[in-house]
Amino acid sequence: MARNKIALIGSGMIGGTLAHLIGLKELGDVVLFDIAEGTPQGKALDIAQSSPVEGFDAKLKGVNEYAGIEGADVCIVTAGVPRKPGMSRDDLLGINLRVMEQVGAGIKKYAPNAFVICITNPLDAMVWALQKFSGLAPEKVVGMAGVLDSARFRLFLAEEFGVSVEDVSAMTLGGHGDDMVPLIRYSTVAGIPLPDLVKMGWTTQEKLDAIVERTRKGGGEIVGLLKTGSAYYAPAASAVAMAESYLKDKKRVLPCAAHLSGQYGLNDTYVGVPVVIGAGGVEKIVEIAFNKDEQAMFEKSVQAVSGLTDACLKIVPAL
Ligand code: TXD
Repeated sequence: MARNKIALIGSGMIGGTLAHLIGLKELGDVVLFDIAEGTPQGKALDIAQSSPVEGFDAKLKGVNEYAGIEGADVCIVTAGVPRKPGMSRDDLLGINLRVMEQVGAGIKKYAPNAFVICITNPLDAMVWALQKFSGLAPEKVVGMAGVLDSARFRLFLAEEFGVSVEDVSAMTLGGHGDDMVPLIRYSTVAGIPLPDLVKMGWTTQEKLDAIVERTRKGGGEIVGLLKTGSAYYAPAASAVAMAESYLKDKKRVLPCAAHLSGQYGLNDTYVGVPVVIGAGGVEKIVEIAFNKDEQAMFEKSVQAVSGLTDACLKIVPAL
């Protein structure tokens, strides 16, 4: 059986890290695509040269034409521009929407059967636009944000409790913006819900609220430190977990920006919700019951997302 083919559309900081992780995990052959001449080719060759040391077998190729992604099983999209200090994710919309139009056309023509994972910001609007531009079935186009935001939440919780990150599970839903919804009630340490840990004296509500706030601002914290761009190791690891669940039919339950067609009372909207990812792509949307506060936060976050998609419609009314 031929190896999987994974196309990375955008070969910048996240794209290169994706290629490296995919090689190390031997998930398949990799095609790096970019409009920058040389970048995809150079990164492909460099990572390929690490393969004898690491012991993984994978073909890595860099291309500047979409024909190079022909027949890809998975496309991971990071093409576009990242934030600089002082910029919000929303500031990227005008430029990155046009990029999604090009990427959608390329996928439509050369990889119509792929599972597409969008990373480009502002994520919830870009994945919504990418699905429309590409014309792929909504269950085959998903956005990566919740796995990253939940990973940040899990790390901060593990540090607070002094426990292994492996035993902290957390759920962050809603849009990938400052009003994302880290769900304290649905986050646990070894199955013990966070509210119980407060009652058991392991932490306080104030400390949890501070962790929620730090999670919300997690992207900006790194942009402020790096100054030249945004996070890329954790975003890449998060997208690889989603790709692996598709390629190996693992049926993982992960928070992703998924297409809603009535779930959570929403239609024609992409927003972060728990989904099951298997060989069919997004195989199930998990509808959890919010309490009043959670519902209000979710609705506020959805409002922010629809503001972004409205902005997209002003630029490309045909969307
Ligand atoms: O959780 C999330 N979804 C976010 C997403 C986490 C972190 C970063 N987030 C966003 O991912 C970020 O705001 C950007 O929109 C993307 C990619 O971030 P990255 O750090 O990888 O940006 P780079 O290093 O600038 O890489 C972008 C590449 C670069 O090599 C450009 O030449 C290329 O995109 N690019 C294009 N490729 C194809 N087609 C077009 N039109 C194009 N324009 C730029």
